[in-house]
Amino acid sequence: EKKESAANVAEITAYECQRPTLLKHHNPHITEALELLEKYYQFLDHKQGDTRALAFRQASCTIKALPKRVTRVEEVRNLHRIGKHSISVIEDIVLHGTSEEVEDIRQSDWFKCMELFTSVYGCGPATADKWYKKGFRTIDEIKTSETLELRELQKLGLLYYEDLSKSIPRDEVEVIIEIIKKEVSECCPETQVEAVGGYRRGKSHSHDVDLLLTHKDSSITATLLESVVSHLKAKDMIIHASVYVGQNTLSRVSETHDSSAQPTYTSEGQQIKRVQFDHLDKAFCIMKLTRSHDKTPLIRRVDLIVTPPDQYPFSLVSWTGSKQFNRSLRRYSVKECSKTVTAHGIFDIIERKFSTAKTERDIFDILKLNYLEPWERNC
Ligand code: DCP
Ligand code: MG
Repeated sequence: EKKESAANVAEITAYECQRPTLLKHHNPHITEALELLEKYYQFLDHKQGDTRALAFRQASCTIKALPKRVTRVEEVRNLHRIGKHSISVIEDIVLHGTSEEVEDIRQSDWFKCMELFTSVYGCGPATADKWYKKGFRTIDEIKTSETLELRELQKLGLLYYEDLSKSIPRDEVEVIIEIIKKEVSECCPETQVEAVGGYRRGKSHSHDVDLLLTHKDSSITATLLESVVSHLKAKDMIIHASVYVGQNTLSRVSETHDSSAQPTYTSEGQQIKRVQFDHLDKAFCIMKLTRSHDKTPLIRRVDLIVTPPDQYPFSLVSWTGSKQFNRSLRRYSVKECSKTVTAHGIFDIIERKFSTAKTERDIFDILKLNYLEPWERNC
């Protein structure tokens, strides 16, 4: 048993970014349970940070790397980054088929409501918890409440709930990409539009469409987002856009080179505000997309991100994700290479200078990592 575990330790690297993680693996029954616990602690810990949540995600990623189905808990006992709590959950699943702890959470009113309410665009865990504590249990009760004070985004999230809560299949993502590409080429010719996020990693369904835009001329990317958003608005394709512009300068990037990359949610009074994890120009949109063959428009979440040409490969890696892949890349780079990686560049902490890259492969080379295809970054 010891030998078996030692063999696995040798195969499974310390950082997710050092090995391929595919969507399909041998232990989905275990990773699904661990990721439910991740979500549970994200819901619970939204004010304190999510270290316990992170531990379950890391354990799940390690399990995804195993070459076969786990049949005995000894096989996973000494692997990288699987904590005691995860081990006990895995043990239950291996022995009994399910974990009572996980099933209790899954069936609990609070967890079910948190999942339901956070599926409303504009509603984070803090708001969801508040709605639950006020006695709300269904979307309809929220929609028809006369006492609840809702922010504008939440009102829209509820108004378009049916459309926005659907997960988007790949063929529909492709239709949306084509519609937006056509508009972008009309208003800003020669702009490059790349679909990133889960779609680029090969996921069959996505919760939104993430599009990374760039242009070979950096004087054009400086105003590209505003041009594209006003063009789409004029065409009545934008129902709502949260726009962030003008924060992207290299000095700002180097000043904040380590803190800027943290994807966090913090609570600000009663509201949950998404702290920006990079300084790229971006618009988080609710879009109305009309297809040529169908009169009923699609109402979908689309993120538009603009990056200058010299930052493009770094932004491409960052917006392709996954979030956990990005986390592991940052951790690995700092600890093993004394470099910080962001959506803007790679900064050498000791030499105090930035690296340049033309492609994603260059970035893996700079960090002395074997190249991983986007579909191998599904941690
Ligand atoms: N990202 C990140 N940190 C965040 C949010 C996003 O690093 N806090 C990066 C990694 C994500 C990518 O941006 O893969 C796109 O973000 P999404 O939230 O759209 O996530 P995905 O596209 O991966 O999944 P989904 O199918 O849910 O859209
Ligand atoms: Mg996405």
